[in-house]
Amino acid sequence: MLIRKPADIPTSEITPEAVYQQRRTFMGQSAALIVGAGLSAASSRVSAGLQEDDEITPEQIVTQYNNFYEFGTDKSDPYANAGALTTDPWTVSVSGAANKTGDFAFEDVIKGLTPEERIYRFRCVEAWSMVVPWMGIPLKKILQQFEPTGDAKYVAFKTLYRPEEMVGQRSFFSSIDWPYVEGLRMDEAYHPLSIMVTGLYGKELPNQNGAPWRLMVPWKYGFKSIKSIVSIHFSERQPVNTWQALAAHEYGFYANVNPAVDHPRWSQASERRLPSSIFNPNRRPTLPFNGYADEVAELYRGMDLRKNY
Ligand SMILES: Nc1nc2c(c(=O)[nH]1)N[C@H]1C(S)=C(S)[C@@H](COP(=O)(O)O)O[C@H]1N2
Ligand SMILES: [Mo]
Repeated sequence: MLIRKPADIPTSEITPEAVYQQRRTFMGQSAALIVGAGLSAASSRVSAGLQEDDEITPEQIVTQYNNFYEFGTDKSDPYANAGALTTDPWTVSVSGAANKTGDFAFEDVIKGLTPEERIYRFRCVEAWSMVVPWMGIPLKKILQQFEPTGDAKYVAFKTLYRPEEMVGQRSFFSSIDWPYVEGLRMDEAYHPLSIMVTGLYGKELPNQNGAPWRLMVPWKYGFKSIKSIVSIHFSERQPVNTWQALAAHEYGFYANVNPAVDHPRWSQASERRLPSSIFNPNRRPTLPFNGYADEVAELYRGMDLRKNY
């Protein structure tokens, strides 16, 4: 089956009222966008980078098969444990090379910025993948509010550190140096595909998926999409990210999806599209930049992508 057309998907299932009232937006040139051009004029859905046989992953998988080590290392742990997280009130600290820094209430940071639906391919470095209908705000719109200065070459993010509510942060065996941290080059952060996610399947973002907001950069491995963000820092120098700090020979800063560069312990040439089982592994080839090469390859022109993995 091809990408489902909106007629097959009830509005209530996937896109809230407010989004339908918005002007539709389209980006890029990929096959799915041409399919997307046939969508109803009232829709602001963007199905960027989708291939002909991409189907939206069942909600139950997206919300119950997670990586969020603050709540445990098993895929089922975040769904079981993230209910303990308090997401209101939520404060975001902004610091570094910007004119507007300080502590901000989350609701003020997103005020007036309407989430758009973005259906993206999502590829974990562990070689499984999904297709997820995120609701999000272009990252550029969020960051520009703080007026980063010319010295801001990178932006770094931190997840909440609250061991009272995050059972994985209390674990004696955890090798992660909490809080979880990630970063992007400014031009990556300002790319129109980069969003800050505030919802899923037209609903509020569940805790296990990174409430109240998490990053989504669809051409990079999933570990770049840091969850439950409380800090934004603009810097001149490239920041450290959690997985690189843990194993630099296995995980880099860029983490662009690249079937030609294997993880030292497994191939990245293909991926298991969930749902996947031993009887039906549902394997498919991994695409350069996760299928978004037309949109983003120019960001890395002249760079050695084997060295900058
Ligand atoms: N704070 C935090 N963010 C995180 C992680 C994490 O353990 N902690 N895991 C990352 C990894 S490895 C992946 S694949 C995605 C998983 O997102 P999902 O559970 O919404 O599919 O979140 C990323 N963001
Ligand atoms: Mo991941």
